[in-house]
Amino acid sequence: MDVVTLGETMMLFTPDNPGPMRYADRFSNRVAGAESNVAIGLARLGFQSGWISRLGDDEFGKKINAFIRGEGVDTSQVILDETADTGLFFKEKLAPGEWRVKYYRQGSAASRLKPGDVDESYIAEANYLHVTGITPALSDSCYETVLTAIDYARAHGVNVVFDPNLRRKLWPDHKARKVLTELVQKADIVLPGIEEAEFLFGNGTPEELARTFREKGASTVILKLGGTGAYYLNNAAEGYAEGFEVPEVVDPVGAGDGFSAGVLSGLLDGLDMKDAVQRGNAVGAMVVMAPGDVEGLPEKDRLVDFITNRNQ
Ligand code: CKP
Ligand code: MG
Repeated sequence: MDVVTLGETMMLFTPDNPGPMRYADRFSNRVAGAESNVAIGLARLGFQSGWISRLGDDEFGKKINAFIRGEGVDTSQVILDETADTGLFFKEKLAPGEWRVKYYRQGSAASRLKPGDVDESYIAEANYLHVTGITPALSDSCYETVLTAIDYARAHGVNVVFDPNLRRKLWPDHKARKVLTELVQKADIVLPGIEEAEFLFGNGTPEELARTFREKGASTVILKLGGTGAYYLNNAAEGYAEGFEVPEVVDPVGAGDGFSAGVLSGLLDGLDMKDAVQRGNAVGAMVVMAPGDVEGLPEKDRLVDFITNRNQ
């Protein structure tokens, strides 16, 4: 595997019409989860990715499993759990540019992930392990599972990539701050958004915040600055990679995961940090131009065209 990831994927329902959900009578139905979005993004770009999770042994679990496998992701490590349901969530468009998310995921099958679900040899053979701050927020056993996966990765020299993906609806701020900081310390590459960085370490310029992440233990920091682009810092390189202009943001959710897939694909292809981050920006931009989390994820030739057209 080039990249192995671990986390919860849910059935997503979006009302077909904007406005509060109490008036909605028709919904579109999609598969969404930050970690599987990254795995799908990488598969679409031609890489081998694997996704570790639990799903309910129910219709939605079967649908999600088939969908992710159909996208070319290895799902051999997914457990169908007969004792718990697949998580659901709803995404309302309240007004142009104003989205609201409501989760129905407490006690879900994925929240029962436990350290014994992770096969050490599966992680040992990967180039990268990708984890996010959503998983440890789901339950104590999920938190332990993330730590175990990271321990396996570190024991076998597998790079750990961490996206804080702060979800304040899932846990209290003080706990989120503590655990996310702990995971920053254990990661090789950290991909925070600027708001997540400020949540963790207070206000500062991108340069200052990136330095703080490095002081906490991450070797490479890539700070996402929305449409403006991203700032990266490690031992060898430092700088800004400019964002891509998009005619319309159709759906912003999933952009961060597309960014992660783009950056990882660049690193796997041996690009330097600036070009890898530029790929992240490009994939993020392509994701926000399509509805859903994964619909906008490009194949390699479309991605290269998109970048070349801008740079000409
Ligand atoms: O940070 P992003 O917008 O890229 O992440 C979106 C995903 O996993 C979304 O698909 C949802 O399922 C989630 O984050 C979540 O649990 O919030
Ligand atoms: Mg994110």
